[in-house]
Amino acid sequence: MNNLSVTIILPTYQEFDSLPFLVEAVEKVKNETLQDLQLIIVDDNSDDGTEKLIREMQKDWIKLIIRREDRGLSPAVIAGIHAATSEFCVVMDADGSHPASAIPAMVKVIQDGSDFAVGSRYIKGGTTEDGWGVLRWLNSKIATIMARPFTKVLDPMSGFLAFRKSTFEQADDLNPVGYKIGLELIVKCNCTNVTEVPIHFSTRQKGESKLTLSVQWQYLQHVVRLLRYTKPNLVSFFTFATVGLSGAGLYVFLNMLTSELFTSKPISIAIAAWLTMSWNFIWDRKYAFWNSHNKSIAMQYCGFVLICSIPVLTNYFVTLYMSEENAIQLAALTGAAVGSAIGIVFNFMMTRLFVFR
Ligand SMILES: Nc1nc2c(ncn2[C@@H]2O[C@H](COP(=O)(O)OP(=O)(O)O)[C@@H](O)[C@H]2O)c(=O)[nH]1
Ligand SMILES: [Mg+2]
Repeated sequence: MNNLSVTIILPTYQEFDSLPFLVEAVEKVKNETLQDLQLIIVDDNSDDGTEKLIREMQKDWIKLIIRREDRGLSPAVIAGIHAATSEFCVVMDADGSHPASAIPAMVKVIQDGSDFAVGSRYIKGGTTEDGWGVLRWLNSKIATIMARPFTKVLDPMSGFLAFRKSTFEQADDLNPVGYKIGLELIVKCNCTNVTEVPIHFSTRQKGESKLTLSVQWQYLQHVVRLLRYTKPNLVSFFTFATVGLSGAGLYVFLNMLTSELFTSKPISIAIAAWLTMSWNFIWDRKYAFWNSHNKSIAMQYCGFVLICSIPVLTNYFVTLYMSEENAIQLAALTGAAVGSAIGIVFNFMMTRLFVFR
């Protein structure tokens, strides 16, 4: 493996205490197995002496990139990959969690034909050092399950990755927000042949984890974005149905309100129906058809009203008819149910085809 060109990308944020150990471990790999190895440290302006530390090491195979804006793990990793000029790239954490000794095995897997290698705690042979709190463990498990629709990889949360630079260059529309750059790359580089390399995942010895609540929130948004990317019509439909359900609830509530305010039932029901339709329009436009804001909102609204007219009018007349003998809540609920039944598939197809193309 001596002649393979490999770049290790090491994102760091306040890892001053961990870096000397990591550099030493990587240097060992360079001396023993991968001579043509470069280390790119991408530091997000830690301001903890990292810069001085690395400069004073005076190692020509280490390159330091300091990013001064837009702090974040994924953009740092991407900046590092862009700077790499080698055939192979390896991404790993700087806190000592990932064993540098596994780097050759990770590269070998790619050399042998896999698109992507993941240093894995959960594949046979992989282990996790004790001392993970229940909360952290649960957190990782839930996050892993949420990644299931995108990949069968057992440890998709891993930040220990290897791939060819050319694979990265195929990436479609990378969205470097959040922590899980591995998942993003597997999906966006369309990697089907992913191999997990068993590793022993050590507990961070020095410094603190940067996995905060906001990072976890970003992960949820990341999953939604990936779902929209991989299964746009399904997400669209489910969002549309959810908005429809919320609209039905709102319609019942609005009818209770308008029936108090107006004595004329045809008017009070019509106002409730119109407000509900507008409510649906706003949320469908924002969430169910997130990617179709090319037409003017007024045009889209007119199209939406036109297409909804059949189920909305059905809903209206059913509610009006029912309200003669029943409480307004029941009448509105029945109207909404009938309207929704007609509307759910028909409206979705029509709005998808003609309004939010
Ligand atoms: N450049 C950069 N690196 C980061 C940032 N956040 C975390 N890291 C690095 O990413 C790696 C994993 O972070 P860590 O805090 O250990 O996350 P955890 O293992 O999930 O607790 C470490 O090397 C961190 O220094 C960031 O905002 N910018
Ligand atoms: Mg860590």
